[in-house]
Amino acid sequence: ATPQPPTRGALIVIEGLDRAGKSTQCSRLQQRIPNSRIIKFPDRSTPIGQLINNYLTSASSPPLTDQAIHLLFSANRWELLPSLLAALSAGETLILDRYIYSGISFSVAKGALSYEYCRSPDVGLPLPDGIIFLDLPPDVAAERAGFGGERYEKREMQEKVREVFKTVREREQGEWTVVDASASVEEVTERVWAATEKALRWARENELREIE
Ligand code: ADP
Ligand code: FDM
Ligand code: MG
Repeated sequence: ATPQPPTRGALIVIEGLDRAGKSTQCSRLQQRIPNSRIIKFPDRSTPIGQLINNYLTSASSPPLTDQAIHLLFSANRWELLPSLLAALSAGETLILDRYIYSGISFSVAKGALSYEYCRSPDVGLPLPDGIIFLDLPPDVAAERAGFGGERYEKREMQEKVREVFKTVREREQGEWTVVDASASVEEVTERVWAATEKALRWARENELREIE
C-alpha cells in the first residue's frame, strides 16, 4: 500500500465568559486527546501579547483605543498562525482557550465598534472543527475563585459580553455546542467530550476551512 500522509489534527475551540471553566476543561480535554496541545488566546508571551497584557492589567498609559487593542488581539492570532497550521498538518490536535469569538464579543460589548468591524480582521483564519461555549451566568461566575482585577472583569461588562455571544453563536459559521457550565467539572467534561468526539470525526473526513 502507498504510504498515506498523516491525518490533519483537529481545531477545537473552548469559549465562554471569565471563570466559566475554560482552562479547567481545556486541560481535561488535552489529557484525553492523544497528540494534542492547548493554545491560549491571548498568548501573552509574544511581543504583541505583552502589549495586550499591559492593556488588560491597565499598565499602558494612556490606554490603547478600542480599535488599537481590538486589532492587537487579532494580530496575536495572525502571528501564531504559521505554527498553528504546521501543528495541524503534522497531525497535532489544537485546543484553543478562546479565539475570534471572544475577540468579537468583548470588543462589540464595549459599545463603540460595529459587529462587522470587529469580525473583519479575523477573516481568513482557520475555521474550527467544533466550538464549545461554556455558558455560565455572571453572578455564578463571580462566586468562583480566581477573581482578578483585569480590565474586563466587571459585572456589567460580563453581562454585555454574554448577550453579544448569543449573536455571535447565531451569526458565526461552525459547529457550535452550548454546554451548561454550572454543572460539576466531571459532568461538564462529559458534555464537552461528546462535542469534541464529533469535531475529531469531522476533522478526519474534511479539509480545514477558512473563516469567511
Ligand atoms: P476560565 O478559564 O474560564 O476563566 P477556570 O477553568 O480557570 O475558568 O475556572 C475558574 C474557577 O472555577 C477555578 O477556581 C476552577 O477550579 C473553578 N471551576 C471550574 N469549573 C468548575 C465547575 N464546573 N464547578 C465549580 N467550579 C469550577
Ligand atoms: N479578549 C480575549 C478580548 O477582548 N479579545 C480577544 O480576542 C481575546 C482572545 O481578553 F477578558 C479578552 C477576554 C478576557 C481577556 O483573557 C483575557 P484571559 O482568558 O483571561 O487571559
Ligand atoms: Mg482561563
